[in-house]
Amino acid sequence: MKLKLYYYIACPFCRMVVNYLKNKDFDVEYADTRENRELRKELVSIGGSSQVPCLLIDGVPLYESNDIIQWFEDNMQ
Ligand SMILES: N[C@@H](CCC(=O)N[C@@H](CS)C(=O)NCC(=O)O)C(=O)O
Repeated sequence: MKLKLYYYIACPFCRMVVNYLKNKDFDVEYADTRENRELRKELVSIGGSSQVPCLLIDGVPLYESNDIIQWFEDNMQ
């Protein structure tokens, strides 16, 4: 399964997800949409919105920090 997290660290909702992932050994690619404007464009073209955090699960976008953490709890334990 391919996981990619669009985020930027100034975003408190993103920090919540990043902190949650800190001590987990999940294979997640991090995509900073502030550092790299191409990644922001990519997120908008895939998900329809630049809102972060957004977790791409095998190409399918999941927005909302609480839903992202819940998805990890349900699928990665
Ligand atoms: N309810 C959302 C809120 C996410 C949110 O407000 N993210 C802000 C950054 S803190 C955002 O993406 N703003 C639009 C943008 O930066 O393009 C969540 O919990 O994930």
